[in-house]
Amino acid sequence: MENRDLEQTLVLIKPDALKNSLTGYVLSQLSEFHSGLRFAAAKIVHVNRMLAEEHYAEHLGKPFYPPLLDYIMGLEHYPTEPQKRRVIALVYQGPDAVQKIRDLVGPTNPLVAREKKPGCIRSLGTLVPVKDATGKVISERMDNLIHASATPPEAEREIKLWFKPNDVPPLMQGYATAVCDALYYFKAGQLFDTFEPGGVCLLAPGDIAWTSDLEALRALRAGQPAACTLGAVAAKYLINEQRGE
Ligand code: 3AN
Repeated sequence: MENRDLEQTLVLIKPDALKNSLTGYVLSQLSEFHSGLRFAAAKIVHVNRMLAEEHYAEHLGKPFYPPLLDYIMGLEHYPTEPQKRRVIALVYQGPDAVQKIRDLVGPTNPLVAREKKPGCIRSLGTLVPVKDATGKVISERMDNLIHASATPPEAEREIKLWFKPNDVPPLMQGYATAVCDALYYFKAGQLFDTFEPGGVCLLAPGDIAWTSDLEALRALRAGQPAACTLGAVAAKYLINEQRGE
């Protein structure tokens, strides 16, 4: 992002915030009055496993990774009510958007948040012990209500993971876009150039896409190394889809 006035950041209002009716509180804490930032995009997302894995890819292999995926997918807070498993995904835009939102959100760990920054959003979060089959505590889950991008490059990766260009008003699109010139279908983790029953059309000729996604798709189709995984490109096109996974 060249122009810092147009800096963007991703915010996720997570299932614990929805369950505790804290959505309005979070939105008012992040409002233009408090943050100086504006909405650039918003959607209600039933998070599937592919999106969860891509979002938290950096934590793969850590003991808290499996419960972290269950948490963002809503399985922890709505084990028997799949229809309630939602996250509210938002993009905010404005000068120093990433740091301003991180400051309002506070430290990752809710106990640290309460001690170091009373009143920040995550100070209302909680820690939950994670137990194995025998009941032994093996890790802990941080139910901290909200995700906010940590750096501008992370914000770019995350916004492009959750949003298509035209989820964002044209004059607020922060990253390069291009017109697609080929057909790309997705099914069960694989790319196809023709329709497969149960597959989803990610992009067709004439569609606008993130330029980086088109570069990745072309590389993957040619069997060359790509800058991101197929899942990172496909996930946004499968949001709230029941096919393709
Ligand atoms: P942040 O959300 O503040 O950017 P990250 O990216 O380090 O923090 O972690 C992503 C999420 O993973 C956190 N929001 C939290 O739910 C979980 N997490 C991070 N570190 C731990 C940990 N040591 N133990 C349990 N959960 C963690």
